[in-house]
Amino acid sequence: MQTLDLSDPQTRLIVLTGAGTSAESGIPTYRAMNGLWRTHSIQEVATAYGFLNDPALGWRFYSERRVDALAASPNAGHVALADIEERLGDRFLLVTQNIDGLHQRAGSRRVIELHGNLLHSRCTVCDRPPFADDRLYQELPLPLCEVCTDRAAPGMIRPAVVWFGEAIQGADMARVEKFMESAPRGHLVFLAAGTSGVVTPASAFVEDAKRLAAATWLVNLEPPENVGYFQNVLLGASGAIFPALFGVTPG
Ligand code: BV8
Repeated sequence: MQTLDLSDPQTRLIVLTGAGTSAESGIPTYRAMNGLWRTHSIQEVATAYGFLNDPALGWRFYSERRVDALAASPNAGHVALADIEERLGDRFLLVTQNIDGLHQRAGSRRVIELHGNLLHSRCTVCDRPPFADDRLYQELPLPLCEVCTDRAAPGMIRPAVVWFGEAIQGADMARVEKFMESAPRGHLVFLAAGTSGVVTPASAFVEDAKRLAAATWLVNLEPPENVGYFQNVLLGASGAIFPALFGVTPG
């Protein structure tokens, strides 16, 4: 089993994770998701238009996923990422497309949640910051904002996730770019894991990494759409591969 050589103190590691890294925790991936995701198109449940068109459906879908996320535990892959972060410190950055919060529950701190967090909500109208919210909204009435009460109608509360057609936080994109560009040339390792490489802008990060002469690695059950960008492809489960790859003993 291969191990990443991260011994050079100048080498920086950036890891991009997708739904596959939570699969061993029992959370269905988008491609495997049954339930609402299977029977409703992305446009119906994961876009602002879809949500405002049928917020009850939207909240049933996201409440179902909150139940999954709360019932799940971090797997060996999440733990290995927290361990390597401990060892590398500011030479490490984790960017996740996942919204389940499992990386943080495994101990990861240097995490960018590119697509938000399922266990947070925010107002569709006022600019109150996103707030922790693990409540389930499977019945009417749907949640309304208690802060923007000075309006004729308070804003509806929505999951604090980034939907298709919504922009990623500029600060998050800038942080990814800054981390990659700050690595001395030839000392950047880019690793993607558990992602089908379909959704932009996350799926394009490997192209930026290649432009910066990074060593590119992929850990995935099967070759994703953008497999051609990766120099080193390890096919298999992230929970099984990560501990040896990062040289950490499985917990
Ligand atoms: C943006 C949060 C611009 C919500 C998510 C046409 C029309 C409209 C838009 C577009 C379009 N074409 C392109 C776009 C852009 C769009 C996009 O990429 N669409 C895709 C569908 C083509 N992107 C956006 O809209 C983004 N925003 O571009 O903004 C903009 C600029 C200015 C102003 C306004 C707008 C926003 C994208 C974020 C969407 N939100 N999530 C929610 O989750 O409900 S995306 C969601 O789907 C996930 O977060 C994730 O990113 C994606 C699913 O992908 P994966 O994580 O890769 O999961 P998947 O199941 O697909 O694959 C799992 C993989 O793991 C598989 O390969 C499997 O083999 C592997 N695996 C399984 N088990 C394991 C494993 N591997 C290892 N170990 C295992 N055990």
